[in-house]
Amino acid sequence: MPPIKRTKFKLTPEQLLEMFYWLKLIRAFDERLSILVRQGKVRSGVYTGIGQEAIVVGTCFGLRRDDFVCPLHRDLGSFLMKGVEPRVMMSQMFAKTTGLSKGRDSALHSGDNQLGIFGNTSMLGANLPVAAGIALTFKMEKVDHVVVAYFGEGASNVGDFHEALNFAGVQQLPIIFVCENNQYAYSVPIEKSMAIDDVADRAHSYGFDGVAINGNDVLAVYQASLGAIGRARKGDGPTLIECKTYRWHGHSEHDKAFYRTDEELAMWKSRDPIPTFTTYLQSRHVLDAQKEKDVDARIASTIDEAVEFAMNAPEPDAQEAVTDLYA
Ligand SMILES: Cc1ncc(C[n+]2csc(CCOP(=O)(O)OP(=O)(O)O)c2C)c(N)n1
Repeated sequence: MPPIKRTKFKLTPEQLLEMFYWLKLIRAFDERLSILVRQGKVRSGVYTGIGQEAIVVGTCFGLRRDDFVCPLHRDLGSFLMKGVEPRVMMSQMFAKTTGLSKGRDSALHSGDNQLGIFGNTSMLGANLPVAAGIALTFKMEKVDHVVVAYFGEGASNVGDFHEALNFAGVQQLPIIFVCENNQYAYSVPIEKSMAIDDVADRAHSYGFDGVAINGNDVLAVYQASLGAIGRARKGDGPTLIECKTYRWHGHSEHDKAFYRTDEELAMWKSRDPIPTFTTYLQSRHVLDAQKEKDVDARIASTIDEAVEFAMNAPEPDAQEAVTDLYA
């Protein structure tokens, strides 16, 4: 199989600033959620993606509304980038009626078909055959929409992952498998669950390309995604993009992550995707101190408004617990 060619791209200063905005908004959203959990105000399981934001931003930036994402527990940012308003997303975390699932689920199992977001279940890897099914629908309908399906390196050891990749390869489906390799599956380090270094290599067994990239470099993720999305739209089949990254918090907010060292965390924090991109934008004269202050102020007021809205929103009525459910 010839290696995939490097994709050329050019982003305008406005687009680069938009990427910067998304990185910071998603970080701020997760950071506020973490505080709300500690304050006892949000009681659902919260799985932050702090440190991993470049993956969601780089993969979603080139998507259209009619494309689908299949997010996992750590991909709250993809909901926002696909068009869910921050106040609706915050309501979801508070399990209020104004959230996506109207208070019937407290975390990230909800979706929105109109915005192209498929609600995931708790079974890891189980979103991948479903994502392949959505991609099969697009192929059968002869439309050029694509699916972006997220999973952790832990989930890549589950049978569903292999079935989905095999089916996608055989059918040449318009799907991009995005592995968020954050080095741990709960407390299990990657070397205790896989005998190979790169999840990306698994794609080759199923007849398509897999690439391992720096998942903390938003432009690298965007570049790899743009190429994969373009090939998928043209009917050239799937791609697996493995994004090497690290989650700064524990598996969820109740996990103190004693299984890793302070030095390891500090090393990865030095690779924080946000300052790296900030420095890049400053060196290209796209960002100055005033613009950065404006972005920060906009984000702070968006998050404050979302929390205020969610906290004041009505609680669900117990009678509504089974409406909208299939029996
Ligand atoms: C099939 C299955 N096995 C086990 C679990 C329990 N579990 C929930 S999250 C998690 C770790 C997931 O690790 P990974 O797939 O790498 O994603 P990450 O949380 O690191 O983003 C486990 C084992 C589950 N939800 N589903």
